[in-house]
Amino acid sequence: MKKYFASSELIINEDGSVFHLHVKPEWLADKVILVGDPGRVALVASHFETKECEVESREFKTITGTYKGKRITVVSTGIGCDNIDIVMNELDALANIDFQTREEKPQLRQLELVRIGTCGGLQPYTPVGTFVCSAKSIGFDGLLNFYAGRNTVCDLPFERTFLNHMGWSGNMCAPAPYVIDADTELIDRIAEDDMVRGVTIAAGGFFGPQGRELRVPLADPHQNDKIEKFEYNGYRITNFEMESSALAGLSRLMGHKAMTVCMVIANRLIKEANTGYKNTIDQLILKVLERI
Ligand code: R1P
Ligand code: URA
Repeated sequence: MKKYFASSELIINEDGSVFHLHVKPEWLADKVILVGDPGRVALVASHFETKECEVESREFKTITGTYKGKRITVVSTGIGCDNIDIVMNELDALANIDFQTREEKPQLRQLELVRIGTCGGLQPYTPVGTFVCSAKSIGFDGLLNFYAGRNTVCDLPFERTFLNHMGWSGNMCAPAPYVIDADTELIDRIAEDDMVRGVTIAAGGFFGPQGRELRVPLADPHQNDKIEKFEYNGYRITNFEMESSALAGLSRLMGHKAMTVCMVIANRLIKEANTGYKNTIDQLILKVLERI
């Protein structure tokens, strides 16, 4: 029996667009670039030779156009995995639910999603300016725990080893971190040999959850030392950002291909930062546009 989605579960605006994104089904391309900053959408689209739609609502700005003949949708997600839950569910609905009948379409339409973000580097070999692909993401956000099938797509031995290494229990490990792989074919195609393949922690905040202490002390003052030293089967944790885990996890559960690549704008080990990155992230955008 086909699944039917009531108007309270899949909210469709009067103009036929999906609730938060305000995008209509016919505007969605198979190739999707996700960025955090709404301002980055125009930067990506400045390379398009044609544009067919441009729509904006809250932090979600969307443009669909073509780059060298490839039809691409670029969407901003704002900050955080909670927004990725909205963006991924609404993009998947646009692709795989019939908005007229409110039923699931018989054939899966698979999307290819690449997030272009910024991150904090954690290793000596991830200085400011490095492009880091998240081969694996460790989600501190807890989002995937709300979906059935979480244990079928996560790397459970990695999760256990990481928790033991951190020595976290009680409030310190709630919600439990989850570990999820990006799409390996997509990583190989986008990373080529000029990006670091890393392990990314997607944190539930920019300060405390990433071990930044301003006026309020951290629950675990040794958090980042332990994270920087963690090693498992040759994997080391390379960077912090805030969305890759939910993107990789939901994509796996929905049947899409997804990955995240970020430019390092702060190295936590060396204690350096670059606030002028908006001029240089265009190099990463062009690489992704060529390879997507
Ligand atoms: C924090 O400053 C934001 O920057 C990073 C983090 O993931 C978080 O969203 O990515 P974006 O530059 O894509 O927003
Ligand atoms: N984005 C993050 O989430 N953390 C950083 O340190 C830099 C960018």
